[in-house]
Amino acid sequence: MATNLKNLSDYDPGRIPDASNLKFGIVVSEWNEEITSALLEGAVNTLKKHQAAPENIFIKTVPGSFELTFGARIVARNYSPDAVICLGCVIKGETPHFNYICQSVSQGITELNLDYEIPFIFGVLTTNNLKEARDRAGGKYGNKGDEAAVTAIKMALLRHV
Ligand code: DLZ
Repeated sequence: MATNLKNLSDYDPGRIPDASNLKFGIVVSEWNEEITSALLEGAVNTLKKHQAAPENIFIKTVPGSFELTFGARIVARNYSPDAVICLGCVIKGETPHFNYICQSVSQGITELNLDYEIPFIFGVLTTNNLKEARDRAGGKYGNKGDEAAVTAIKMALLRHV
């Protein structure tokens, strides 16, 4: 998870398997678009860096992180991907809304993982403020989109062991 002890883009590319035979769905939230577009760019670039074909990456947007679960389910059903990456950014406000959205999306993605035979990756930033989000969306702690893509490749291939 996002921590200031780890750069989210820091990994050994030589240890990531080839993704050329895999299909990926990506669902991305429009809320906090500055951040989520950076996460999306990181995820797509990382998938391509590991040989995923552009035509095998299916991207859909949803209004907010609360809708990621439903969007991910539709993408899984319509495109038969090997993994679905869910990208969002929830920033703490003055009301408990933050807690409800975080709880819902984490629980929803967990349930998708249990209900489907493919992995759904939790690429959602949950931060106290915009600066913490920027730090993790291409800033000083890397890009959680990169991390989510690497996780998606590893988990997609786990299905075939
Ligand atoms: C309503 C809301 C708020 C307050 N904050 C965020 C946020 O920080 N990040 C995010 O992705 N979405 C937020 N939303 C929108 C909800 O996720 C959802 O789209 C609406 O409640 C409609 O269901």
